[in-house]
Parts: sequence; structure tokens; C-alpha cells
Amino acid sequence: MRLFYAVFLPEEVRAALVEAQTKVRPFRGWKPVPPHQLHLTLLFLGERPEEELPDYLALGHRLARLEAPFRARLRGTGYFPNEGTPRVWFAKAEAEGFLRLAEGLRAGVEELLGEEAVRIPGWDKPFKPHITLARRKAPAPRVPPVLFGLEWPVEGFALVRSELKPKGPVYTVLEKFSLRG
Ligand code: 2AM
Repeated sequence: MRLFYAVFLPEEVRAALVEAQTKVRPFRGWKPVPPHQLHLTLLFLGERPEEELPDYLALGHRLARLEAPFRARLRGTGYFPNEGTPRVWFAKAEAEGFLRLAEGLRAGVEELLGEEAVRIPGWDKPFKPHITLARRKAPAPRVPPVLFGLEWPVEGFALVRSELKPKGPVYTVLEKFSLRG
């Protein structure tokens, strides 16, 4: 199972992001993320054996009991990579809480998998909280930046399954964890 932990977004944040996505819609090379799939990844686990699922559920519940809800801010848009040909257009999000959650999940997964954790794709990359707005599939220009002035309350996160299909990934929320710290 391909798995990741993520924060999904309230309707008003999604609406602002969907509005921003109109900037890339004229260019066929940009594939916007469907509105219901917009999310902020806290930790990508990659392909994991199904028997590990209870461990990832338990980790989510344990962390959610420790961490309190918090407010997050949506900043401007940016590109990965920033230099050269962009692959991803994203909206930057800011909150100490995202860093705490990402760090807590990472520590928990390290405890579960030990040395094997380093084999998770992207494990060595620093956590940069962002919401992918569009992926570049074919030549398409960069678009001017969009600035957001939005804040929203983050009250939980989820363990998500990703299935890679020809038309794009299909995400299924396996479990939601409410922050109760
Ligand atoms: P992205 O939006 O920046 O591509 C499901 O694939 C989610 O996990 C996506 O939000 C993706 O981030 C994130 N992710 C993080 N590292 C990844 C990796 N090495 N491969 C695929 N997805 C990754």
C-alpha cells in the first residue's frame, strides 16, 4: 500500500486554492490537482506492506493525543524545483504545528522501522509544508505568483492511501486523527 499522512483543507481554503488554479488552467501542460484532493503532506511513507497498517494507525492516534489544534497560514505560491524546469506549482503553508506533526510522525516511523526508514523515498529531504496546486506534465510556462492572506484552524490529520491510476492518483482517507493535546 502506498501511504502518506496529510492534512486536508476546509472549504474556504480550498476555494482560494481553486481560484489560484485558474492561472494555470489555460496551459495544457499544467495538470491541476482536483479540488477534493488538495492536501498538505506531513510524511510520505511510500509503498508499505499491509501488515504495517495498524502501526501507522496507532502512531497517528498517539500523536493526535499529544498535539493541540493550531492555526495555519497560507502564503504565496512557488515552484519545485525553484531553478530550471518546474515540476510542481504549490502554495506555501506556515505553522509551527505542521513542523511538530511532521517531526512527531518521522520520529514514530523511525522507531517502527529503524534503519529501514532511510529507504522511504524522500526521507532525506527537509520538510517543506506546501499544498501542490498543479503538476507539470508537458512544456508550460511559469505563471505569476499568487498571494494568499488566509488563516485556518488545523484540527486533525489523516492517514491516506494513494493508488496510482492512469488518470492520476486516487486518494482514500483510511483514518482521521483529531488533535486533542
Ligand atoms: P507533492 O504533492 O509535493 O508531490 C502523495 O504522493 C503525496 O506525498 C503528495 O502530496 C506528494 O507530495 C507527497 N510526497 C512526498 N514525497 C514523495 C515522494 N518521494 N514520492 C511521491 N510523493 C511524495
